[in-house]
Amino acid sequence: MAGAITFYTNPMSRGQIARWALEESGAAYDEVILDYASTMKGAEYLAVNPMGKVPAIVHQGHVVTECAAICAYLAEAFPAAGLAPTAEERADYYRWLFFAAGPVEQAVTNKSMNFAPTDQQQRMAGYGNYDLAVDVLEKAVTAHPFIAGSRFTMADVYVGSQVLWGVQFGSLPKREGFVAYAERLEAREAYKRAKTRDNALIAEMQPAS
Ligand SMILES: N[C@@H](CCC(=O)N[C@@H](CS)C(=O)NCC(=O)O)C(=O)O
Repeated sequence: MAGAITFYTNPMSRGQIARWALEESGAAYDEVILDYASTMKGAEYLAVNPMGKVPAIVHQGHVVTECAAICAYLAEAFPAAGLAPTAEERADYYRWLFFAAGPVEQAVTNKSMNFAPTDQQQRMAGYGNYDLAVDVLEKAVTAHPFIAGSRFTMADVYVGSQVLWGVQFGSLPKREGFVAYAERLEAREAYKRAKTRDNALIAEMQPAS
């Protein structure tokens, strides 16, 4: 079935977050696999995302980039999935979605690039310092079973991806709270479907031995 959404990705990228969100949303989508060195920087794709980065989705003529925005957009555009926040969940949903996309992302990236802000620079850096951002993230993911309360919402796709990725690749410490949250998320059928598809694509890309 032709998808309502065109999904631009590479399986070895943050596109895995967007695929999980797409699977959770129940939306039909067509995938376009881009190569880092060629098609991702070609004129055709730059017309979609001038950043030349993945993922991106196009839905009804509208482009959405930025994984966190893709998650929030899909939750609203496909309400039947029930993953947008209720009024009670809204504050935590947006607070932690933006916290993960801003401070956490910056803290983890800077650490992996061996950059640590000085005490003075920490006042300007939105995340303060790595340990502070990690401690606050841990409190957030252990306050309730899911980031916005007792049930899974689309914010868990984004916050959870940061945690799953961080724990797997060592950019976040393997604290009990992170590991338990990650395990709850890995049990999602949509997560498993998305992983299976990306892993199959990755396997296809490996040169035959
Ligand atoms: N802030 C963006 C980051 C996107 C991003 O950096 N994607 C990487 C892959 S994980 C990329 O496309 N890199 C290719 C390049 O910059 O040439 C998001 O959250 O979607």
